[in-house]
Amino acid sequence: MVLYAEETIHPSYLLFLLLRRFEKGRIYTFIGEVVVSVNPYKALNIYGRDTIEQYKGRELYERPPHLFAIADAAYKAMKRRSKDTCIMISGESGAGKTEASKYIMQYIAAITNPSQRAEIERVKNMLLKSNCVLEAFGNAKTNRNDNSSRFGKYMDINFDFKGDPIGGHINNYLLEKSRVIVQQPGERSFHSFYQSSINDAAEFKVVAEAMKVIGFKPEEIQTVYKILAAILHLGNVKFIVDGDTPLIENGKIVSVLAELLSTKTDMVEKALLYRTVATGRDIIDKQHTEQEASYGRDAFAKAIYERLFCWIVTRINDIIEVKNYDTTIHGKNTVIGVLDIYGFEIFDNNSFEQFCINYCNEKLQQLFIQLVLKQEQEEYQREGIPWKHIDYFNNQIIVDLVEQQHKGIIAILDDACMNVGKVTDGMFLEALNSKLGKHGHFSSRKTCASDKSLEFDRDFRIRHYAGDVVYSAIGFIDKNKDTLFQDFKRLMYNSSNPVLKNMWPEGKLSITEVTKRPLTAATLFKNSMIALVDNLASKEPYYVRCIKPNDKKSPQIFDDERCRHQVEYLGLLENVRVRRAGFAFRQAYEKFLHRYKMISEFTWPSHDLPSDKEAVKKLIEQCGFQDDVAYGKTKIFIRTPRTLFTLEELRAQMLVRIVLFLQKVASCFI
Ligand code: AD9
Ligand code: MG
Repeated sequence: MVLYAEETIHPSYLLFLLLRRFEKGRIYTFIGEVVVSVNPYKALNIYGRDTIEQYKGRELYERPPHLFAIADAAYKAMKRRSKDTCIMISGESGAGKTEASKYIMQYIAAITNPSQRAEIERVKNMLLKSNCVLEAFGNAKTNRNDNSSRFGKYMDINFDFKGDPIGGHINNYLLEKSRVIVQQPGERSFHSFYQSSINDAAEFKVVAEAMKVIGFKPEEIQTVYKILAAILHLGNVKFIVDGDTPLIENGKIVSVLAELLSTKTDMVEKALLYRTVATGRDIIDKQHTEQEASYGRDAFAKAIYERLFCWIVTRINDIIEVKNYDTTIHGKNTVIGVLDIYGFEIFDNNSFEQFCINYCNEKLQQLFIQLVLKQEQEEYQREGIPWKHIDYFNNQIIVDLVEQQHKGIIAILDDACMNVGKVTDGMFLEALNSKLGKHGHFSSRKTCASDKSLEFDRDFRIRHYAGDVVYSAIGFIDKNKDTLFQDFKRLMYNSSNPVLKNMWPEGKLSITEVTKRPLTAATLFKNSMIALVDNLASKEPYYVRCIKPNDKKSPQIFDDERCRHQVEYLGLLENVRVRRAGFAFRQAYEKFLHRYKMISEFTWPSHDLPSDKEAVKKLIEQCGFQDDVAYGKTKIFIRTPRTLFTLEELRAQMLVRIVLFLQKVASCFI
């Protein structure tokens, strides 16, 4: 289904269309070149070999809307025009982003390497298998999604000049490591912690096999499982207070930990109970309070898991990176990027992680606006096509609220974290109030006493493009500072297990050498988001917008209100309006003639008109399409895909006639 009807679009009409299509199992719809996908919550027989064949090499609108159509379009642009492209998949938690990214990768794997070269097969297999390992360590069951990605992922697939995949690279973003310590009721920690228990045993085998195939060495796989076990044991470490001195309640655990981490029992105990501090020239061991010891233990557990995850990504990258490709011999190596990142989240309790995740979605929405809504309208202006501007909500104001230097929430949070002395979350909120109290997208109890949604003193609210979210400031300071006592880093660096030791290079530094204050978690995240957006903006974008039809994971329910909300905040209506008032297809006159000149005797085999533009006009008028096109300065714009299809048909007919004619001519000379 392509939305290009002539009457004005109303949200209810778009919803009605999506509902009807959802009921018939037609979960994909095109808005221009954007694919809208509604999660079917049931297995559909639409991803098999025969479907792949139907989309392979076809033009975007030739076949019914499908992920494969967009994957093919991105692939063709990459192959034909040597363009780096990217497919951005967005939508809220559970909307189907990760599934979509997997189908896209499967499609690309299926249509490439027709000559079955063994090396290419190996690369494809690894790219597909890496998904399974990353999901085991980076996904978890949440109340929104049984297989929720708790990290952001951007994967580049590199192609050689023939268009076959030769390698890839994965960037991962902010893993929700706090999940190792606490989960909301009904949720679980990362899958990896359960894949040795009975119910997840089958998956354990799959992941272990995948790690082997990708090329993890046996001692590396062993270490991975030792680390997981160590984290579980750390969770059982309890401190008791004897007078002022905290002790470890169950000493036996410490020796188990030491064994798993290939270090010494007394060193583990010391790292859990003391921290080394430099005071002037002296270096002393300062004993933790019970609270500090518990904080240290949890920070340690989270940090080991995060290190493990990043190490897994790095290992996968080592293995899948492009090797032995000489651009001077083989030409440019091009890229298709696939972005599958956490969707917008509104939970009952929203904390620092949701703040980062939602900021990420603001950044991506801004990019969508830039590329799809703004750029489209600017192109019409540039080409001198009469155009009535279409309004849309520009969320730049919210992006600024979060990331602006010196004034944004992240800057204010960092300032609070830099202060010497005890800074509380309450003080951070005070700073927000005084600096942002008048901002239209920020409020708190202090600035908006009448707002009943702000239940607690420490709550503040951001009016996001996708809806209002109330965050609790509690924990922001700790999570942003992300302090891990140096002692743990040194403990790990001194492990006799080389795999483990390699994960902690900075443990090499002694206490007097550690001087630099590390960047805060929010600033690191902000920097990675800015780099991500720059990278995406440099590529030709393709979009998949995923919609979650209900909160019950049911294939039967299409919850009108929930869907309406998503349609609104995904900017789909503006998208339809821009597309509809605009043109589905555009091409430079010269290229257009190159493809369609055989249709008209005025242009075949060449023309003597004053310009290519005039020649195109003549051709279009002869076909009777003049009401469906507009002529820009350098390009022709065609409003409806139907016109394009007809042109394609006419071209195909003419080509057959030309071939027959040439054969006839040739036969006269035999
Ligand atoms: V999150 O932001 O990582 O929490 P996603 O990635 O958007 O979220 P995911 O792709 O994991 O959601 O989809 C959630 C579930 O919906 C899957 O586990 C499937 O059970 C179901 N799903 C999603 N897409 C499809 C599909 N095309 N066909 C069948 C699907 N089921
Ligand atoms: Mg996901």
